[in-house]
Amino acid sequence: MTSLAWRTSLAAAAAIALALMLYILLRPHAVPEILACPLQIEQRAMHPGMVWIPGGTFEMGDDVYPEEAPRRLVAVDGFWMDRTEVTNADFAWFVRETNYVTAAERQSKAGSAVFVMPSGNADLSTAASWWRYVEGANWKHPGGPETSIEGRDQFPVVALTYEDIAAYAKWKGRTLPSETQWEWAARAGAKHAPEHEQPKDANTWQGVFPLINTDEDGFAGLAPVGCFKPNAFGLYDMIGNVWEWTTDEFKNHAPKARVIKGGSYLCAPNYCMRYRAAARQPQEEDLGTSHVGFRTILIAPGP
Ligand SMILES: [Ca+2]
Ligand SMILES: [Ca+2]
Repeated sequence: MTSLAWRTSLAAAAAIALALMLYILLRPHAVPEILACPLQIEQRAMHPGMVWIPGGTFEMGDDVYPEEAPRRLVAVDGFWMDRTEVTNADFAWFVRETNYVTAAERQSKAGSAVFVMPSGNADLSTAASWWRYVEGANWKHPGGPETSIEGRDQFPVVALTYEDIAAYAKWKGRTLPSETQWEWAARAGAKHAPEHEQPKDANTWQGVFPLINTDEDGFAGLAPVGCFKPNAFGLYDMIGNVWEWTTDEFKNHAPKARVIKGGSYLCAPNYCMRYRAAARQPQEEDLGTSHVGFRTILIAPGP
């Protein structure tokens, strides 16, 4: 090989090495997705995973949306409540032990409602532009058959009907919270409705719903449970992440619906200021969706 040929191949090798080095240094760093947040469960507690919610009297309701009114004074007895939303791991344990089959898994064409971010030219006057009924969407495949909860043990379980969550609560020897119990627990001792601003310590939607999600809180979609600061009672994610079922029927609603509380990761100031304890919404009993979860309570003596 001539010296010119040597020099040419050396230069080529150096160019390739330089390009490789630049690629390694400058390639965009993928931000790893957060799959779990550190949560210390006190195993010696009277009811592990639950906190005691003391009884009290508070002014329930608010006036941001008509369905929250009127403000009225109510009294609540103490009870135990799950510190977090029920997770995929919790629900998987129940299914393993009981072989329970959820409503969305019972028929071949069954499914759940799934949030899908619309394109810019979608009709934004109707929620049908961002909700799809997806066949095969269920708690194990919350976004549809091609999605999975693998590695997502600590995410809140979704796509369940009221019947499904009642079965889980019964198996645990517990019940579900009433709206009053839930709102009192979310207030965490505040006698009146606190400020109406979008909370900083909760998984909600920053940006213009449903088109722009700036995910300043670190999560564009669902978050694992317990990633945000707990409230004064020690409860995580009462506000935001997933809405939570309560036992109260949402009156004058067809088909039959229950009250859900707390708002979800889809609540934004321009569309749904329901990231508040007093906020409420109807949820059809027999429809699972990708933004509604739950937690249980236990009526038992306090600590
Ligand atoms: Ca968020
Ligand atoms: Ca929640």
